[in-house]
Amino acid sequence: MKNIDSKGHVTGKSIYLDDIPVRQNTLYAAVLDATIAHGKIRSLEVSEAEKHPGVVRIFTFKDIPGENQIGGIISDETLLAEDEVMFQGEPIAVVVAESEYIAREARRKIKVSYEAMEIVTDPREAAEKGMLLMPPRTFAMGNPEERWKDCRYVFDGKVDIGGQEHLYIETQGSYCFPLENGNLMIYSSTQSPTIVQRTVAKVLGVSMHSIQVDVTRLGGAFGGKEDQATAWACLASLASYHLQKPVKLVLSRHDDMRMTGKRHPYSSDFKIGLSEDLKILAYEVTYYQNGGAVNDLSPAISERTLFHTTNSYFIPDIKATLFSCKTNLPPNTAFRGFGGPQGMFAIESAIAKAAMKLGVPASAIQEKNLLKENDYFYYGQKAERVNIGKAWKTAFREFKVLRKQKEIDAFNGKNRFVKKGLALMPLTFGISFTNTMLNQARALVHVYTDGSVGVSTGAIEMGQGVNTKMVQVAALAFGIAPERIKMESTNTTRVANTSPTAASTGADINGQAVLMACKAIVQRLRKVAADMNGVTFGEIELRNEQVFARGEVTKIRWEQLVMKAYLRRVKLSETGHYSTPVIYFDKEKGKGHPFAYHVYGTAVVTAGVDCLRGIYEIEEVQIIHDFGKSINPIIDTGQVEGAVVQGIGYMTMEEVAYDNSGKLLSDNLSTYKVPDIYSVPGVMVVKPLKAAGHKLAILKSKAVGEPPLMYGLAAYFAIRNAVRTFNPDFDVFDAPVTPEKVLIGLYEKTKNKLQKTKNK
Ligand code: LUZ
Ligand code: MOS
Repeated sequence: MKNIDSKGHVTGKSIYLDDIPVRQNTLYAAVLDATIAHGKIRSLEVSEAEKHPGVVRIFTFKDIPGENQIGGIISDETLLAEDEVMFQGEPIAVVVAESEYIAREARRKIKVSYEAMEIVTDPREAAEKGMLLMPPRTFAMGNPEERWKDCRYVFDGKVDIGGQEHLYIETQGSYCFPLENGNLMIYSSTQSPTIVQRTVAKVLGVSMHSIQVDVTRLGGAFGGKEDQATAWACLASLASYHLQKPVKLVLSRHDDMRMTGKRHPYSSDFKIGLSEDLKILAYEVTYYQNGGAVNDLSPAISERTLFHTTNSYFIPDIKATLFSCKTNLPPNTAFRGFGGPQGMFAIESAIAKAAMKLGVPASAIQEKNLLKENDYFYYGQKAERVNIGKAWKTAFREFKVLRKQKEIDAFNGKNRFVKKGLALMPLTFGISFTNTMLNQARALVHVYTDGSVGVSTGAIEMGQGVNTKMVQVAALAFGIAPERIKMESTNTTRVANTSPTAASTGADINGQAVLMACKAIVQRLRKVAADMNGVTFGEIELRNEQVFARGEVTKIRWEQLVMKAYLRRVKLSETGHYSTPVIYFDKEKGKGHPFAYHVYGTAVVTAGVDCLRGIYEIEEVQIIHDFGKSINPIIDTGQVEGAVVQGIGYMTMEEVAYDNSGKLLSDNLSTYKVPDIYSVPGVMVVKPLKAAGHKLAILKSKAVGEPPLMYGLAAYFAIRNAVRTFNPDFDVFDAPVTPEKVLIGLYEKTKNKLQKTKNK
């Protein structure tokens, strides 16, 4: 089935937040943000701006009737700065005016004077100074300290990996208007309508039932709207609440890039120990996560880094410690992969380093250590239905990796100034929110008397196709055509207490809730049909829009059955509530069974490097991916392709750069480069692994949103391998590997000079 949104998208008819027709008297807001990264606010002078024609009012923290406190996990973030700012881009005031243009013009007339304070942007420096967002966390199994002596080889090193700008096509925004009796209606471009509802209620000092949040769809999010959509909804609501008028706040691209947090950069130290026959016996890693000024989702992201520290490998003795460092940068936040890529980049770098020192291909070490059935993940979960070995072997065979490597070696032997490189990335990613509590979802299903169906869930459609999958689930459950089913907007009044649509769980948990609701209605309809046909309940089936009795088609069509049920006063609406079974996690011990299941796969990536100019191309990307039993191969393949390109961008050209004053340098699309159609590899193959699926995946179709992003890591190592055939001294782990770094790397002779401090 095609994505139900595809027609609307290509004809431009799909409604996004900024397309919602505005109501009469709508006002527009712009946010004034801090221009220094750390300091006391000495004075805030708004009178000039207030006099600007068309300005209605300017709001500061003093206008907040409830708490000036937001933050999804730990309430350490002010909505509007009070007496201190902690990052450039921090909201200080909101200008409300008759037009967006006027609001932005007037914003410039606000005068803020600051008393500058010390700025720290580097996570290691922050850690040295004891500036941590939370106490350090350690996960361990066995004891590497006692293992090093048993290792034939021990290597250590340093790994840097940068941030990533979400660059959702639709920027952050919210549209809010008052309803009667002090209630508010909020449209928000958010992955987390309930977080918006809860936080607005807290900021305004009202009950959650006064706040209705509605989301039709997002123009992309990638994690950037899991927590960071909330502030804009709160600010629009604050103005709407006071003025009793509709208020719209949509960030310009420039404002969005400057004010919002990104993927967390990490700087890490590793130590890896191997046996003579390349078994990894011990691994120790210390992560310095650049958290930004406040917590945001950093505690959860830290946890996922720790969970993915060993990627696809079994290592008997292991210890991972994470320092979440407080810096004067915008709070870094969720981004597809959620700390996973940073953890995996460290172990893959450690393996690459060992391979280099031992003169073996990295793939030899990777293969030797792949997780096997009944191994334990180091966080205590037993590995079951492990598909990593199978994915790896299939990739080797299908993509003729050995031959490819030989061809590359021959090519490199013949060509002096063009070099090629190959790398593999085995992937193992856990599915479920690491915070067990969040693994719950609800749905509301109505069957109307004409046989049409309306489905509401807590899932947010953000381009990933979750609504299409919900339609498929309902159509299957009822045995009717998908055309009969309409996906309603996600609305906190219809489906309450939603978890964020995140952690790749959207289709799984909301789909199960839909399935449960549909099944309950089907049971009632079957009773009616049994009665109509004079057979027993067990002898009735609904499929092909018909009633079947004892395996034979009857004359009763779906819509006739529905009408009959209605006439008999049978309930045709139902809710579903799903909470993922089995999972639990003991945060103190760092042990448990946190994931419903894992997604596996292997990518083979080749790169070509121009050794005179430092430019490169990712030539081939070939992937064996474990979809389970995909219910929608078009959507799922699209998710893999999109994710891997986003991952390649992260590892190669996307460089988030701040200067030492905490100013974002890569603040627009001329300085922040993302992959375009020309940088998509010429060969892009995504093949499904033949696999059984998992019973906790919706209809055995495994979650697909985040895992494939990490295939992009292979691009880094493919380029590294190409550069190393030209300059064997190239020995740094510093992503993204931009053309600039490649050029330096090609000609740099002194080891480790490359490790830059700029990209924090
Ligand atoms: N969000 C979250 C996530 O709150 N918890 C998670 O474990 C997670 N994982 C991936 C992406 N978003
Ligand atoms: Mo996400 S990084 O699943 O919001």
